Amino acid sequence: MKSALITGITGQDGAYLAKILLERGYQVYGLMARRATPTTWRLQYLGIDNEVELINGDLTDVASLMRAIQLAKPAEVYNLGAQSFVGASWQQAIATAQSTGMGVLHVLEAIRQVNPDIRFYQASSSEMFGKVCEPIQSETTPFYPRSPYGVAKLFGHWMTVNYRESFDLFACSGILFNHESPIRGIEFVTRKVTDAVARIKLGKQKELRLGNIDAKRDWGYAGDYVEAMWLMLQQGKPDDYVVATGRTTTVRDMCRIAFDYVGLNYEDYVVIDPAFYRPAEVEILLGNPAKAQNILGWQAKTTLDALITMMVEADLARVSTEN
Ligand code: NAP
Ligand code: F7E
Repeated sequence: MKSALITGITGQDGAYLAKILLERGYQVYGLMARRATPTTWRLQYLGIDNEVELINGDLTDVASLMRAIQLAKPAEVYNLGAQSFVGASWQQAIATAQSTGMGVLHVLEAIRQVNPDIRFYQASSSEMFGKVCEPIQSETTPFYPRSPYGVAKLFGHWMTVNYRESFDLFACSGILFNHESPIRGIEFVTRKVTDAVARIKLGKQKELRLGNIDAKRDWGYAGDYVEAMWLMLQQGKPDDYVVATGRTTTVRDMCRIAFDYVGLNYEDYVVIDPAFYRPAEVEILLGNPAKAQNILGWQAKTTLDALITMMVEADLARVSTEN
């Protein structure tokens, strides 16, 4: 049986990826960082918490990664672990650099030393394009990161490319644009909005405080995007791919869609709060997924309307059963 190791298995993408790998017959191992309170709620939500093997370890501790690889004996390693919230990366720039940046190098080194035949996926990000150098971003667009998170991701991206070119590792970098789901972290704007819509509709919240609602993002569904990660590691040669929908929408219009779904007008509830502005903003992201479509045969299946509907419905169900 083929085995895979996922760092960040307790996160949004880790949980969806674990699910599709289990469906494909993999034995799935996940690296789990030690936390004071349980972090397996997403695996429970998808009904797979008893089907994955969790190994204690941390991306900042290379010895724990070597141990995890020795235990799991994976054919494929997916490095999804990171401090992934852009907003927090200014307050915790060093911790972000250590997990989101240096953590990638730790995984690459552990693979190189334990078994260089392992196929490696790095969770790179459209945040690396930052202050965009081209109106539509592809694999050849120059990078200009705008946050400590983006800078750390760029380090991880180039390390992945460098280890591929230097040591002939099968190492791929997926440059994924924003992707969301009912198990998205509550601090990210889509989930913050859909959770608030549910609370406002059910009389448990009065307003929604947001920052820059004119920012534009290319939003897709996480369940679609993990398919692209897997496809990258099934190819004849390793490469880098942009994964996106090819459409961009303002935060404002995303709010409109979410409030409309429950028959409310977002303008009656959204309050602009400068506390949510960022020291440097990424104003617009719009990806060109042509390479992923042509080579991987991948394309986004879920529209933004369908995604937001799915998220609002999940939050309505969740909030209505809360104490
Ligand atoms: P997420 O929900 O924030 O999950 C991050 C995961 O990383 C969690 O399991 C977290 O564990 C783990 N982690 C954090 N620090 C760690 C450390 N020091 N050692 C080991 N594990 C650690 O993120 P996501 O949305 O699933 O994204 C997955 C990956 O794709 C991340 O690398 C993210 O930066 C990248 N990415 C995401 C998007 C997107 O739109 N979602 C787009 C592009 C790239 P705990 O639960 O214990 O904190
Ligand atoms: O912000 C604006 C905010 O935090 C989106 C991560 O998965 O995708 C994600 O990073 C936009 C920004 O995602 C609020 O200023 C306005 O312009 O949902 P977000 P992000 O920063 O794009 C990339 C690709 C990743 O790799 C990251 O890991 O929305 N915005 N008001 C707000 N954002 C938040 N969070 N909260 C607000 O109140």
